[in-house]
Amino acid sequence: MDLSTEFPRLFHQIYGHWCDFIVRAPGRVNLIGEHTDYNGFPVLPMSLEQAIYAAVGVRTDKTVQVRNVDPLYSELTFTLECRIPPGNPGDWGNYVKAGIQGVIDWERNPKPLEALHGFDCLITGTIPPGSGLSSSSALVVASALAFLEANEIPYERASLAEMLASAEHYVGTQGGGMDQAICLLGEAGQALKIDFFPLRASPVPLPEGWSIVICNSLIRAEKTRAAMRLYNRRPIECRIAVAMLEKQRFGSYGNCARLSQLIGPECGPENLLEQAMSLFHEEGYSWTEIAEFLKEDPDEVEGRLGRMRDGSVFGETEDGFQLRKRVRHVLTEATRVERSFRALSSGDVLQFAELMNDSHRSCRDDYEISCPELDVLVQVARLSGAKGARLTGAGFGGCTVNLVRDDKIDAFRAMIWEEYLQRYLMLKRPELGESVDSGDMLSISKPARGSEIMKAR
Ligand code: NG1
Repeated sequence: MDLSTEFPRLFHQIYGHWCDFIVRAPGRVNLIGEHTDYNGFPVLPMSLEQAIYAAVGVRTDKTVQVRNVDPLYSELTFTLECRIPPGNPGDWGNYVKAGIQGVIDWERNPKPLEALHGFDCLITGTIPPGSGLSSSSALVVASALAFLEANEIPYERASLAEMLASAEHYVGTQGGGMDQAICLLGEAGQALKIDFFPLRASPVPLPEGWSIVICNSLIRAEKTRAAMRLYNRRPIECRIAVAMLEKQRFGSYGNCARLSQLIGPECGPENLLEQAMSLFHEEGYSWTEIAEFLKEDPDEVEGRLGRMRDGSVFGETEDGFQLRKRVRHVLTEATRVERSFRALSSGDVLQFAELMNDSHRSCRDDYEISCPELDVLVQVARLSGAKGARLTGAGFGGCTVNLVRDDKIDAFRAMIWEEYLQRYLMLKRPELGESVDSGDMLSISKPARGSEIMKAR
């Protein structure tokens, strides 16, 4: 869709007036550092050329109307109020509401509810949904920026990103701050190492002569109710691990919310890993065993450590909480991010590629967020010329990220098409591969700049 003519015209056709501005919010690919953000450790993503666009026309009342160019997404109308009620879990409108609710609750927003205006909005985009490229956080950022701009509220990007990371919990996930941060702070031509609490971004160049190639497994990784449970289990396992490590070290727990807070001058990442490996056994933990260790009542412990944003408690898992493996992934992944930053800064491509490969193994075996299709895609990619290949994003489907030499890309593309799509996926899940073209399977993007407000006409 042409953004300067066709998109505003469609907005006019739907709403009967012209839009005032267009918001662009990019997707992202995470190069390394998976599930480290909510543990307080760094990530290393880059923002993509693929983005979400929101055409926005300011209203004088408190109504927000949102339509999507894609008719698969239902129409959304709601009123600005203190507590905007969410729709069903997985409903796309919840991401729009999350951004707006975040601004309403934000201590840096100087305007009371009575002074705020709603807006009419039309959404389109080029980020494939459910592919681990963060289309959902781009939507949260786009709706927050639309609302801020419509109400002329000033903001500073880093604190907005920090606020939106917790605002997104409105949709039911317990994620970290990577996606909102890269979407707002992304820099053209550079990846960013992002540290959290407080948020800091350090740009790093990508190697000359190499491309970041994104391959789509075509397995949708959407945050439906079941997928949300799979995702949320990980932050809860980390929360339990923090409590037990803290209890063992200090005799009580409750002062640390994240693994990174257990690191300090007395205890480096290696010491913490050592402590965790001697404390946690291989088998899964039940709430009863966790409570016995913490010397507390199981219901109380479950209420405290397993409580979700909506007030419900997480409950037991079939195989028990996997504390040993999860901590091992997070701590080794955090080290891999730091080493990747150094490797990229000094142009050591092969070292970076090796760290990507190690990261995939750790995501697969210790964090258990891969799936057979992602594993096959990674394997095929390595045999097809990628020096580094790994799953990217939350996992359970979605995309892989690959480091491929520029002169090997055509052969790489052909091999992925033949070996992954034709010889593997079409035999296993033919319905997924039927109307796919090579552009759906594979994309190459240079690091793009972060979100912006563009003039409508
Ligand atoms: P995606 O891939 O967008 O679902 C999620 C989290 C990130 C991070 C990654 C895993 C949200 C909004 N995003 O990303 O914070 O934890 O998983 O590295 O929850």
